[in-house]
Parts: sequence; structure tokens; C-alpha cells
Amino acid sequence: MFARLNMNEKMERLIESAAEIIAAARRIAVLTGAGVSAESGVGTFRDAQTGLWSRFDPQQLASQEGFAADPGRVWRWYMHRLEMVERARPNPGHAALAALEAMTPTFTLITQNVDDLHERAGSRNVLHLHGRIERFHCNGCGLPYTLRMEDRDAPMPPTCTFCTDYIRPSVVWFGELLPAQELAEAQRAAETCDVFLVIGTSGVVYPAAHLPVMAKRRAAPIIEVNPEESALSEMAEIWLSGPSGALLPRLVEAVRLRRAGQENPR
Ligand code: BJW
Ligand code: ZN
Repeated sequence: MFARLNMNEKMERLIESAAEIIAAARRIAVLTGAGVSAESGVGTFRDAQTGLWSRFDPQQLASQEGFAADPGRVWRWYMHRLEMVERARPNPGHAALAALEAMTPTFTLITQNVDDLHERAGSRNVLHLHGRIERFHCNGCGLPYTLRMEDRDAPMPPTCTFCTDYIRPSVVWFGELLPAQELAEAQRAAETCDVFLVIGTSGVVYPAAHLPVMAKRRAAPIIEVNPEESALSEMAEIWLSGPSGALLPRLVEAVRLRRAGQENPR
């Protein structure tokens, strides 16, 4: 019977099953990764980098070692990505998550992304585990720094007026600690949620990738949205295989209809 259903009917059934779980939940936690911003034109990490930067491994650029080896190269990479983020607009996937938050009593959006597209789409309770690309501080003494127009095209990072070390973006590089308060709040949300959504992440970077494990241990079902299988797919009760910009609006609309039915039972 199932084999005779076409792909769209199968997806419709999966969306309905996921919507049933989500509509019954009072506490929802969501983990997003670069894939949720892919349809806004912001490149992901582990898919091939485009243009000028295709030769470089992002994992090497996003580290103290990479910065020490070539601060100018790392600076120019971040200025390029900052421009990409500033030009980008939230996509229907971001908007659907904001709509889901508005209809849920307790909703925590945990993002690994350094862009602000969730906020621009209207999300309120957003935890940025890996920092923010539009913020800067000194790599030596930590003093905050306000980016100037001339810094954007500069071949080298600006330097700190206090200690002369280089300025860097306020993002979390490999080997660095995540912001303690955001991580604690994310862990709390994972441990107390009724359902955990994993959207557009390869699930290979820790400690973010451990959050769905924590939720699962407390018996919360995991629902994943990703066109490709990820390191977390195996633990998901439901995997919605496709782009989040297309699938999340369908999912959230199905949740809305069910919630409306719960409020006005016939
Ligand atoms: C779509 C789509 C569409 C496409 N719709 N989906 C435990 C075990 C092993 C190692 C460690 C461990 N604990 C810590 C570590 C070390 C390390 C780590 O995890 N290493 C692993 C790689 C092995 N972690 C750390 O160092 C962290 N710090 C830490 O733990 O401190 C304590 C400590 C230190 C040292 C030793 C031990 C402990 C810090 C991690 C910081 C990560 N930083 C970056 C850069 C941020 C700044 C910047 O943006 O430049 O964060 S790396 C990069 O990866 C970035 C991302 O947020 C992160 C995750 O990537 P993401 O979002 O999953 O993107 P992709 O590209 O990987 O995947 C995109 C997905 O989207 C794909 O699945 C596509 O299919 C999908 N997709 N189109 C939906 N339309
Ligand atoms: Zn300094």
C-alpha cells in the first residue's frame, strides 16, 4: 500500500505525523544549522564553498590557528560572509519557525548560525550558540569593537586601541568555548522539551550536536528537516527529506490547523 503512494503523498503523511506530535507539544526546542539559511543565499559550511573561497576549508579558517597563520585571509573571508548575510533576506523556513513560536507556550530556537535571519523573520527567543557575525571584539583583551566602513575592504583586520592585538568577529571558532549562558539555556530547553526539531544541520559539531541526544534521553521525539541524511538522522523519529524553506511552511500550517481544531472541537 505504502509503496504505491507517490513521493508527495508519502511526504504529506510524514508531515501530518510530525504535525500531530508538534501540535500536542507545549514545550518545543529547535536546533537550526546553516541549511535553514541556504535558501536565503547564505552558503553552508560543509557543502562546497563558492567563488573566491572554494579553495579553502572553512574548518581551518574558523580557528585560532587559521587566524594566526593568515589574519588577513580570515578577515577577508568574514567580511565577504558579512556582506552575504547583510544582503540576504529571511526565507519561508525562517518565517514558519517564527509563526510556530507565536503559537507555542514555551519555544526555544537554538541556532548554530551566526546570521540574524531568525530575528529578522520575527523569532524572539533565539540562542546563538556560535556567536554573531556582525559583532566584533579584540582577540587579545576582548574589548568590543564597532566596525567602520573602511574595515570592510581592508586587507588586514583592524587593531585594538587598548592592546594592539587584532580585532576578530564575535563568533565561536573550533577549540573555543561556547557562550556559557546560551549553552546552559539550550541544554535546559533540550532536557525539558516535549519535541525537538533538528533543521538544516550536518550534526557533526559539538556540543550543539549533543542537544538532540539530551532530548532523546528524556524521551522527547526528534523530528528532522534536511534534504540529505545527517549524523543525527538515525535518532530521528521522523525525517522530512527536503529543503526547509519548502517543508517548514507546510509543517507549520498543518500544526496550525490541528491547534485550531483542538481549540474549537466540534
Ligand atoms: C539544508 C538545506 C536546505 C542544505 N534546507 N537543510 C566531542 C566530540 C568530538 C569533538 C568535539 C567534541 N566536543 C568538542 C569537540 C571539538 C569541536 C568539534 O565539534 N569538532 C567536530 C568537528 C569533530 N567543537 C568545538 O571545538 C566547540 N568548542 C568546544 O567544544 O569547546 C570545548 C572544547 C574545546 C576543545 C576540545 C574539547 C572541548 C566549538 C565549535 C565551534 C563551531 N564553529 C563554527 C564556525 C562559527 C563561526 C562562523 O560561522 O564562521 O560553527 S564551525 C561551523 O560548523 C559553524 C556551524 O555553526 C557549525 C555547524 O555546521 P552546520 O550548521 O551543521 O552546517 P553544515 O554545512 O555542516 O551542514 C549544513 C546542512 O544543511 C547539511 O546537512 C545539508 O544537507 C543541509 N541543507 N540545504 C535544510 N535548503
Ligand atoms: Zn585589545
